[in-house]
Amino acid sequence: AAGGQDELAQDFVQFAVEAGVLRFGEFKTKAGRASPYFFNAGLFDDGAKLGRLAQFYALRILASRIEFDMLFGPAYKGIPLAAAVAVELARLGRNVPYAYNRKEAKDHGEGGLLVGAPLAGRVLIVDDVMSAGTAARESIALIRAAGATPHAVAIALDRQEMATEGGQDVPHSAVQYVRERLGLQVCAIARLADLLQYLGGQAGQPLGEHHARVLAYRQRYGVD
Ligand code: OMP
Repeated sequence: AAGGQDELAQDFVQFAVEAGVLRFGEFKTKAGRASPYFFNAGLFDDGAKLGRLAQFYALRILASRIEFDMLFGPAYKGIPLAAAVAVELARLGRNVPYAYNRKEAKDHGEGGLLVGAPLAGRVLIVDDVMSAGTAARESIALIRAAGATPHAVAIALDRQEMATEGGQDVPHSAVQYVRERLGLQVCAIARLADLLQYLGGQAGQPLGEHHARVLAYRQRYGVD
């Protein structure tokens, strides 16, 4: 993109802010950090917003040229995401199977922990946000146990901040860990860098309050 501007990412950040999914204020992350922003994918809560979200994922996935044979949506938040992305990919001419897991095994009926298409081939995990990477690790183990290959992860937002191990900050993000140590490809619709660019607006303007606070957060917890 010209001038380092990623248009899809900028459009997405604007959409998420306008939908109230990406908010500014004081939030506590899963890792216990006081964050000046929070992205709550559960607030894409009507058909139009979910459909638009799925378009962003599908366009990012196709543009990334990641290869995959099927989609997997980790319970709970990944389930509607994978389903909506599967619909959108099919609409764009790329019909692939999809599956998701239950958090609790059923002891009657179809049973088992997996629902949907059998896990096989190169699996693309569709999830919302990766922070510490806990959820990604669980999906990877589950896909391997089923005899398939965890190949890639698509997320909406890469917070680009230090992961934690045993409560300690480590000098890499969960996305970097999944990419470099676990060998999966990762694509994100937008990253913290895109959010900062969005908040920055036109050069020469004074630093807005949200911009200043998100910059300070990056200073403290961000990774390159
Ligand atoms: P990990 O599973 O540790 O990577 O954390 C991902 C989870 O962090 C998400 O599924 C959310 O529960 C939460 N989260 C957000 O959804 N949005 C944010 O902006 C920040 C977090 C977070 O707590 O870090």
